Amino acid sequence: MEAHLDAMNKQPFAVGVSVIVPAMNEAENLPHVFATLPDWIDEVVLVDGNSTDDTVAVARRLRPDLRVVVQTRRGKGNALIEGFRAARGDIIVMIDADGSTDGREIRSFVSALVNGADFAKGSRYAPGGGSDDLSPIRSLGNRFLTGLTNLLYGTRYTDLCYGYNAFWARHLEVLDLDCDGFEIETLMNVRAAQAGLVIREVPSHERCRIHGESNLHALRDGWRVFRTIWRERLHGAAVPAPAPEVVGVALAK
Ligand SMILES: Nc1nc2c(ncn2[C@@H]2O[C@H](COP(=O)(O)OP(=O)(O)OP(=O)(O)O)[C@@H](O)[C@H]2O)c(=O)[nH]1
Ligand SMILES: [Mg+2]
Repeated sequence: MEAHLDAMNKQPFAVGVSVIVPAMNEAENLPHVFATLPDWIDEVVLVDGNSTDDTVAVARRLRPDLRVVVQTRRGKGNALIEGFRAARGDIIVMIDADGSTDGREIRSFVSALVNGADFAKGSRYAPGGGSDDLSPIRSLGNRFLTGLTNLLYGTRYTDLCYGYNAFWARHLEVLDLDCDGFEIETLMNVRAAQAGLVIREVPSHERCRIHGESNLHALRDGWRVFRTIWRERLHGAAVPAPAPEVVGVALAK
């Protein structure tokens, strides 16, 4: 599997790819994360969450071509929004800085997009995906929130709250992202559905954070996700008919 993924990384695409990495005190993890990034990506944008360790210095040392963005508010959502705004590529890929998302999977996401998807949504539950990290409470919460979203939006998502996704930068306008916290992925997923974008799930294997502690609090952030799902359904754009659906799974070849 490892050799297979390495081989896949040599295959370039004729589109510009920006990788956005939100990072708050991830200096110890960045060497592992950056080592997995394929050499054909066009830029890496690190969004620093006012880290108190040497996250930015380590990141710059690892990648002299790195672009660093400072977020304007607090939270992962705000970090990603600022990173998306700064991105120059045709395609935007978002990955975590804690070692849980493997940069070698970027090929599968970009492949889904160049093959017709508007939005490539990572899933730990799609065939070929998985997680070393999901606690029972997070897993239960995620399944409930995923089911609720599917019910209210007519989607067929298998994994709502997952931070590994990619999309064409041209869709930023229609996504119109405006939130601060961990509900960002949910907001993207429901807005993509409401906009009628072609959404393809990409199987992804989540690993455990390597060093440091989680910034996510299951109850607080689960509640924010829940509120986002309802608020968008009540006040957001009408769901287009026929309801958008996940068109399939882009299995890594
Ligand atoms: N810039 C910035 N990055 C953040 C912020 N909160 C979280 N992150 C980053 O977002 C990514 C995901 O956050 P995590 O704390 O790992 O959350 P999680 O993946 O749910 O929790 P784990 O189980 O520990 O992996 C990591 O790269 C964090 O460094 C923030 O407020 N600002
Ligand atoms: Mg994490």
